[in-house]
Amino acid sequence: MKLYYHPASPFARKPRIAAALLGIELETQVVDILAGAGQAPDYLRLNPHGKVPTLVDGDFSLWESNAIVQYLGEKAADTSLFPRDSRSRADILRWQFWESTTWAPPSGVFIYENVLKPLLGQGEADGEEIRKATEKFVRAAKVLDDHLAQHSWLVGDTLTVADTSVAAVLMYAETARYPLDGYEHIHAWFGKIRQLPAWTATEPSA
Ligand SMILES: N[C@@H](CCC(=O)N[C@@H](CS)C(=O)NCC(=O)O)C(=O)O
Repeated sequence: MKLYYHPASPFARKPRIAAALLGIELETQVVDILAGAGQAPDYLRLNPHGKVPTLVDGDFSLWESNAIVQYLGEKAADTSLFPRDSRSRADILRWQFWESTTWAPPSGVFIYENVLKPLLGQGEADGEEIRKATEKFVRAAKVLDDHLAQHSWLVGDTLTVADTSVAAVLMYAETARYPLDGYEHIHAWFGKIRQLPAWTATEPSA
């Protein structure tokens, strides 16, 4: 299986962390999205959005990071990271959908306004965009923090791919200045994820 990714992409990091944890070896290829390589006709045939990640397994091309994580989970022998019972499976899906719809979007605003804009010379962060993203982000962070106040991990009592999917976008928590002060349970949980060899091996600088 081959994963097309960019080392700085939190979405592409999700399947990379999952593969490392699940013991799945992936062939990888960097798509330089910042240089427009996502729009190359050959790549658009694999992923019509021109985004990363994309997984190719034989004649099957799969985009959407959490769908790729699910596919890798199905392939793996390890059932603790991707339990097979229907409640755990639905619970993992719940957190992955929540990540895509509720957690990543405001995080993406902080990444764009506070990291990408300065990097690309696109001017100052837009205060109104930051204000709207902060409102959404703190509502979501409270839900996550309240859950982690009662549970060590998102699903069941061990690490699963739900944790790594939700944590991926936190790779920019400091540099993009997410409003995370006071969410002590998120900090404690993320502290454990950051220590995983699968996390450190997938750092952009690794
Ligand atoms: N919902 C998609 C989002 C993928 C996405 O937005 N990837 C970004 C990098 S983090 C990208 O490739 N952007 C390039 C572009 O928009 O041209 C997923 O989870 O896979």
